[in-house]
Amino acid sequence: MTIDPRLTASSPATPMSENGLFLADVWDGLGASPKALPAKYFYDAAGSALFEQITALPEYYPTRTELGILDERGPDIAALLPDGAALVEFGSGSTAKLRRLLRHLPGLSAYLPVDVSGDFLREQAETLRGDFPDLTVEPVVADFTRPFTLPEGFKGRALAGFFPGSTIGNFEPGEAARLLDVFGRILGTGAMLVLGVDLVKDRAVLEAAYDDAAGVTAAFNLNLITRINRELDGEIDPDSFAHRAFFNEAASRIEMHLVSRRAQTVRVAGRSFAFAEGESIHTENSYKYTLDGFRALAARAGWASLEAWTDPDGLFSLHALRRED
Ligand code: SAH
Ligand code: AVI
Repeated sequence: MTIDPRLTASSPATPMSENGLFLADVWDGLGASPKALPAKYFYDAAGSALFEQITALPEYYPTRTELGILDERGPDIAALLPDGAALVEFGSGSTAKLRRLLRHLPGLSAYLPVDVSGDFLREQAETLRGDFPDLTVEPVVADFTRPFTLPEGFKGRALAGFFPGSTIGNFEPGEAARLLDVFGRILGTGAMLVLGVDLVKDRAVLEAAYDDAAGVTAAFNLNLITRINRELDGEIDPDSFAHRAFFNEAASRIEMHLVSRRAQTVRVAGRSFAFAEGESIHTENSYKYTLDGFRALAARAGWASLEAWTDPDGLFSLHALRRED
């Protein structure tokens, strides 16, 4: 089944290789003012492994909190999913959250994890097949912000969506609404989507979650430079950049940056980019929502809110949405 979402505006007319796209985005991003890079490039195999370490950090409350909500609300989610549906998970990572849901979903006909981190995805899918031999697992290596294809045989099947982790928060609100609309086109009218959304809270709690004492989030951020050096013939000294994360309250988002420790010129695949001391590359946004703020965004993208569950401390939310149009 070929998906033809509308997120193609920035796609080149001639298809480029994945590395060609990476290079074009890095050249564009380092040439821009202010400098910025798309957060999806964090996730090579090393980046995915570092993200898994982040999920276990004491400061990083989202993962354990969402797992708690999934444990509690598993039966409610199961009641909303049509029997025999195939579940498409966007940005599946370690599939840990799907594993927690599975015991509530005996009627699930197939699981299609979609992720841009190809080697990590294939490994996770293989392990999942071993652990759940009766479940059909069809991994899809794709960037879900660009047109991609679901495996043959899923056309006309009842599909449901799963998008945990608050990965939706890594997109600007306008992009997030466009992405939700694309997911709606993929899943079809009447489909259910269960997604995790991090909530606005105290600055200190938020900032600690993105600047942990053990330095794992710093390593995750700096791995982007290591990846550029390895895959794009980059000559950037990772030690010349520092990790910075702060809550931008006006925009309701955590921002992550790589800040140049000195004035310097770096090179990537033959092109030079000058940095002033203290100049940063904006590497990630992580938007934090209120329940009503997220419901309104989903409604703009054609999704009606069926349920919104939170943990007792109101740290994180899980939304059940239905595609309307
Ligand atoms: N869902 C997991 C992982 C969240 S980390 C959890 O809740 O813990 C974000 C995941 O989304 C990573 O595995 C990353 O590789 C994937 N990802 C990020 N941007 C993506 C994109 N544009 N297309 C596909 N996958 C993407
Ligand atoms: C995947 N995403 C939702 C994470 C987040 O919290 O924004 C990525 C992350 N960045 C730093 N720590 C975790």
